[in-house]
Amino acid sequence: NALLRLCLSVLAVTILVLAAGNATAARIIRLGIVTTPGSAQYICAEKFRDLVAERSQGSTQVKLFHSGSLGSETDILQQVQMNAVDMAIITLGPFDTFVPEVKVISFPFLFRDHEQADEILDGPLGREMLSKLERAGFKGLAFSENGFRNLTNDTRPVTTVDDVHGLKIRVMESAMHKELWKTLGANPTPMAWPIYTELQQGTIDGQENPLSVLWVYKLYEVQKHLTLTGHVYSAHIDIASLVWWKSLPSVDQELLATAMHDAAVYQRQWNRQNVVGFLNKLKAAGMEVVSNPDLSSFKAQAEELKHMDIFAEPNTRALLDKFLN
Ligand code: EAX
Repeated sequence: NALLRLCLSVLAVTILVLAAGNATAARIIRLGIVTTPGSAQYICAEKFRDLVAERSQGSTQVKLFHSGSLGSETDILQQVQMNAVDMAIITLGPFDTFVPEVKVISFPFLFRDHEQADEILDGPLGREMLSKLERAGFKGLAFSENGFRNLTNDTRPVTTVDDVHGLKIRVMESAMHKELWKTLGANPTPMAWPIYTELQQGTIDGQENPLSVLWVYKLYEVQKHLTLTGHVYSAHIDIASLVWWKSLPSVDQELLATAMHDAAVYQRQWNRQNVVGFLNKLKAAGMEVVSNPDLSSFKAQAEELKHMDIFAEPNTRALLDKFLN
């Protein structure tokens, strides 16, 4: 009858309007990084943003906050923890204040090469590490990378660990990185990124970072000497706020987790394909490169870290033993 038909068409229109409303009100995800466009973190963030837009057919949009607009990496971690920012891509260094076990991944000379880093971080040990983040309020999704870190300074060429003696080196805000450089004979100062001005003004003599960072941040302008130490594999951890993550429907979690994994794999490849190119650009820009330093002298000293207090906590110790074996 007419009344029923009227009711049905009102219902149909209502459903259409609601559906249209939903389609236009895209979910916005806020993702924070400390670095600038062109950086390793940005390459991953940008890929993630594009994959999410494509795979959600525009119903989810990722908005990138970068170049320090949310403060330091430590600040961003706090904001993710408090659910003021949804997601972030953070260099492993500043993480260990929040989750002590993760410093194991940054143990000096732990990974021989990129393939080994992938095998371990994409495998059960990596997953175990990501699950540790939940205690601190983070959902760990994937590992992307900054790359292997190398020492630069403006004082002298560094060929053996003895040459490090007394250099004022900026390190990330991480107790482990500070201990490492103390052990190697330097005078380390933890500072948040970026550090161009401090290098320029000579407050510090040197720093350590992957080649892409030296290029993107123009550190060749203020650092003469580069030594290919590759002492630490610098992973990024790609995270979400755990509270926010748990509030998402599982289909969305699945889409985001897969997109972040794919973005991380893409970004690692990008990083690796560009290593030689960055090295050549740094040389052309005037950096003097020690390509074959006496790494055994560095390794011998760095080994001491195993016996230090920073690895004494039982969970951290147990994980370190697993990673080293
Ligand atoms: O990605 O703080 C650091 O040294 C990091 O490597 C920096 O965020 C560049």
